[in-house]
Amino acid sequence: MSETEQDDAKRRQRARFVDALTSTAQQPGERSRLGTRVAGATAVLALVAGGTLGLGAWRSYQADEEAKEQKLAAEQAAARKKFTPSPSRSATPKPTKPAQPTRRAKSPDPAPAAPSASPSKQQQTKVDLVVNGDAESGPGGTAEPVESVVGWTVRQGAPALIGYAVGGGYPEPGDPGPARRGSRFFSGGNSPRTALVQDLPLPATGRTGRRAVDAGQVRFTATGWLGGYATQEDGARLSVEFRDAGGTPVDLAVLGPVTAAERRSATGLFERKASAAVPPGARTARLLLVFTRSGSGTSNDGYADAISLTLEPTTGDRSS
Ligand SMILES: [Ca+2]
Repeated sequence: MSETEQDDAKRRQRARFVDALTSTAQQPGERSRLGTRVAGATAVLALVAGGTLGLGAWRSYQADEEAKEQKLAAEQAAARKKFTPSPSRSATPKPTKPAQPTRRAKSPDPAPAAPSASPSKQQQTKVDLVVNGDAESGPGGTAEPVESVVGWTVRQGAPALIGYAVGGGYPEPGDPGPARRGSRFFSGGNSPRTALVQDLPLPATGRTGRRAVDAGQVRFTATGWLGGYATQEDGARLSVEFRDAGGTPVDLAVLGPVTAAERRSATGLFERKASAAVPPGARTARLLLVFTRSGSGTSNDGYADAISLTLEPTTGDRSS
């Protein structure tokens, strides 16, 4: 097949998907249900990020998130008026949820209402450094490329932050991907090569701070959900490069790309993970997220979502 033929074939396939979608999916509730999940995921992310990020970027990110949450809440309220959802699913937002599992009931202490959801001890000590690793912030939502991405520098090409509800052959909520995927994922847009960069300072102090790093007592875990489209080899790759105070690379971890064979030709995203000790001397981490179009066509169908870089102290001692 020639380049344009292959491209046309892809687009035709997408068009069929879209036709099928638009003819069947006229349900007004679809959006709000997604919204509920997005709001939940956003709240959790905001909790995690709010507790860990001291970056200036966080303020605008947070403002963004708050505005989004308010909008979602309004949309949900409007949607609830419009149609009555099935009792099992979206009819129960937060107020009715406290029906906790039996473990809570057995607990002897009356627990003076903790201010936040209580994650495990391990989660509390984990620090996720990535800003907007979930593609949920800033412009996007369609297959159209965007000029800027919150938290990231567009180094090459133009990414699209595509909504899982867009359809047309792109990954959808039911396709392989992160359990808490929010509403959008990164893609390579229409460029043959699209690259996003994020430079992160490592914490100066604390249990994952410089002293601990230099003693070899901090472990990093880089995670990315990476994928592509059907049998095509368009792909996404995440690299994490640790640098010392002088900017010299001291270690590198690379995730992906996830090949069509590894995806078993399924359209979707699959988890890739790397974990090791943060190299002594490391002061910053550079994330590079690259989407590569293989061969022909217009659409760069490298996909990514749920990008994270967490640090954990490897000593059991909490007092340092
Ligand atoms: Ca997402």
